[in-house]
Amino acid sequence: MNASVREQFPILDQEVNGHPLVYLDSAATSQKPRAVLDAVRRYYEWDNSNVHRGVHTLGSRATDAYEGAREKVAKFIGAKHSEEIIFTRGTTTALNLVADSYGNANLKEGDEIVITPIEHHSNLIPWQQLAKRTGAALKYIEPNPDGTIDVEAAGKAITDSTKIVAIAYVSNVMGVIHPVKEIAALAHKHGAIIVVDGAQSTPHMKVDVQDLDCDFYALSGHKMCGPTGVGALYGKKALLEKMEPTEFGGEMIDEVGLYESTWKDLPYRFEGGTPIIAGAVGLGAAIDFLSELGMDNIAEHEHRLAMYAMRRINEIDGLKVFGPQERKVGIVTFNLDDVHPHDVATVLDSYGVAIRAGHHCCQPLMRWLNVSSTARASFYLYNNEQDIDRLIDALIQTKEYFGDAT
Ligand code: 7TS
Repeated sequence: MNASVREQFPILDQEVNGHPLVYLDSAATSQKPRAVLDAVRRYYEWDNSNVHRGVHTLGSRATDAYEGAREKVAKFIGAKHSEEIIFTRGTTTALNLVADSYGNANLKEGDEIVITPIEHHSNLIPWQQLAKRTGAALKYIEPNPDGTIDVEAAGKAITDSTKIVAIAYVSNVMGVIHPVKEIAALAHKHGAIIVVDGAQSTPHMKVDVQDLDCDFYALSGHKMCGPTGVGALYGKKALLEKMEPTEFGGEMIDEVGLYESTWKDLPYRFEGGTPIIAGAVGLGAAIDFLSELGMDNIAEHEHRLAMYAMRRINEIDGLKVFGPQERKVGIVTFNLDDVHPHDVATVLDSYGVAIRAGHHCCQPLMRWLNVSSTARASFYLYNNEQDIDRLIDALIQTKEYFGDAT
């Protein structure tokens, strides 16, 4: 990535606490390039209208923009049909939709749902709730000591009673890439479906849902240069066609009677109410932006940054990095001696370096790591080696500050 990529993100051109901003919190949300900001603005300035109803010109333009965005999402993740893409508020909503619709209809007592203790709460609680509602059992794949997940370990957890396997493609704490394609094959061998949480994979690497052969795949627009409030659920057509909606109202109906109603075809039956039109337009522009840069180039850039960051971080005494050194996207999670991660993040912020501290919505993982919280630096296409040097300098200052204070 050259410097001109970074220049397309106006927010990065500012000082924070007297220092040029170094934004290392993209796993929480990414920044937005001018192309996305302009697309949303242009939509509201020229095309804004409700979709799928009016016959007027603006209505048609808005509908074309919205449906065009759906096609872009489908192509970006390798879906066969654009009606396999349902716009949602984000990954959380997408995963809840699967648990509530597919899960309620297909699970019963004696069935099993298999997940990992590494999951973000969004890919854990919907399954916990589904297990409670249906009497199904929730089972966990045991991770390796370094936080990676092996197909062999998955093989121990997945049985003929397994109905759903749900796993993140990439962990949001350790940045580990999980062997989802192999786990999907295993799930299918046992007659289960696989749901993939793609919140941290879609922004950072090439994704092909047909090659993975996953049944459902969830993503969030705001982590991939798009606006907040928009994401998508991919589902195999044959599965979606059999599923009941979970939200009812306008836009999703075919015929409404006083006591009975029928639903529209895919994907509209899952998009009750006025949809996330401007959000989808912004997500479409984000996909254009990412596609132009090339997902393989983005992945390579981030991998290089992550390796550089690991090397530099390992130079600091007393700094413990969690997770493996390889098979990673640009996420590095660590703790510094006995300093609380919130204190680390606060001192770093005083140097203009934005990182995240806390449990990262992964409390079971924190328990598994035997910590209450961690500090996390996450990189994206606009970061460079100088950002990492600034992080390292600020960490050295933090260490000296707390070392002197104790
Ligand atoms: N799954 C993973 C793996 C995530 O990283 C996140 C958000 C979600 C699901 C939920 O996505 P949402 O867009 O619906 O909120 N992760 C983080 C994070 O790591 N820090 O802040 C949000």
